[in-house]
Amino acid sequence: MARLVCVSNRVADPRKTEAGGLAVALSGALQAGGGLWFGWSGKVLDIEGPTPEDTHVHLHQAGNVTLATLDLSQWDHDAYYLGYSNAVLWPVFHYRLDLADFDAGYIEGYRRVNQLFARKLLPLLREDDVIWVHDYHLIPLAGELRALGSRHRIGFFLHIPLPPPQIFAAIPAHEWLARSLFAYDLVGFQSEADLQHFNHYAAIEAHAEDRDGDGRRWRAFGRTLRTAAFPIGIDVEEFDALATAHDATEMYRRMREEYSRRQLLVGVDRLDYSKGLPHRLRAFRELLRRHPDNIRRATLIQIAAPSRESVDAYGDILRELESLAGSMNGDFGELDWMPVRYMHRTMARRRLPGLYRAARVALVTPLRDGMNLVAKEFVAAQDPEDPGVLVLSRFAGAVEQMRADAVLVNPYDSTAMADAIQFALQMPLAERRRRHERLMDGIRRFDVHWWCRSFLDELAAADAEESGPDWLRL
Ligand code: GDG
Repeated sequence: MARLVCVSNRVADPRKTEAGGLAVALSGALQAGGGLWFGWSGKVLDIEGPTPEDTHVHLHQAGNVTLATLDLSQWDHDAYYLGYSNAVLWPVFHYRLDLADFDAGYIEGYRRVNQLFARKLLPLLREDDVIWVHDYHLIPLAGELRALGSRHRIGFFLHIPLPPPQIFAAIPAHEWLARSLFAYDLVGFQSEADLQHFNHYAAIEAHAEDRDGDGRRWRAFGRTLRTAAFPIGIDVEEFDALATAHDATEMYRRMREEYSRRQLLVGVDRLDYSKGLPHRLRAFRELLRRHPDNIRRATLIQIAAPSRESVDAYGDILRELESLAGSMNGDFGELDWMPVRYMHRTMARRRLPGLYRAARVALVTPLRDGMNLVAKEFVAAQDPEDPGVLVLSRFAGAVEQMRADAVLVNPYDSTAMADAIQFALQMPLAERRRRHERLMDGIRRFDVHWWCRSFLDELAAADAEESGPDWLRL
């Protein structure tokens, strides 16, 4: 069996579930046959200018997985990570051209770090390795590896949305980014909507040839690229184990005790403008105005885990949230009841299932999201006999799988969202159970193992010869 090499911006010890997110997602696949995980160490070197060429790759063995990481200079970190990745690609891919900072010349740093990754990774590779690159930080990596002579099978998965061509084409280097994607053998997206956006771009802007007329194999720049949607799932067993362990059950017990006479609503997100947190609070305020039976009864616990605080746009959203939560509590709060409990803090992952399970309703209302795993975790944490209801934004990738059984909302419409929350709060038990059962079926079927397997099977099926040796034209 070929060895799997994963490359992502950050690397985590696959044996520690505390890491969550990508670590949980990839650990199964890496541990199954042993593998290599390559990325940035998270450390920033206190030196001037670019990361030195002779910078050391730290190797660390975690069971049968080798972790290979490198440190970045402050300059490279600022341009590649804070700059191009998080102040250009993140906002544009989330449809926020207004927040993108195109002028700062970050692209050089982005390209330089991708070249450095390629040069440092190549000597660690074996001939028959299969390489799986993750997310927007590393779009040019396959092109850089191929420029150094790599003939490996290389796949790419985009965890965030891909916007329509009209938005993508606003990036000054969009042609280069698109060409870079053609250096892969397979590019996977979270949703059919993202795949359609890529296909439109490939046809209209890149003048690629649709090989089979079904939008799954594209020929351009002397290469053939496969594309498909692989909606990411959660590790249901791992999550079950967390949910039944002491910390989660204790959390559940405490929450039920504290809120025994109230209806609890929950939101758990990284503090990010894509997650629609101010819109969510405004809709909750609207709920209290339009449906006053919730006054003194409903409490929204919103966890906003700190994230990328040195990017400007994040400071603005933090202030807006604090002021909204404060004014809502000031306007509606009573001595013995506050409508909003807002916490700008990370909550321990092992306690999260207890919080989810104690809530009658989850508000997962991003303005735009690749998938959104909180939606799936919330459903997986419920008591099937008395499950809570998922209120889900129509702009989360998860909606393609959960459309029929979540309560769908448009986060920009606070009145309609308030009514939808009220509908969720009042949903009879039989309907809650019916919806939960169907959602759970989907979550079990399309779990994280399905996601890994289907991506890697499709990558294995990509014919290396057919992809084309013409990588030098990139
Ligand atoms: C990107 C895409 C896509 C959140 N707060 C806390 C905490 N979390 C955990 C959740 C969940 C994860 O972080 C968040 O995952 P999401 O999917 O919601 O969002 P992103 O971080 O934006 O991830 C997204 C994902 O990649 C996977 O492909 O779904 O669309 O944007 O697991 O539980 N974990 C802990 N404390 C918190 O306070 N421990």
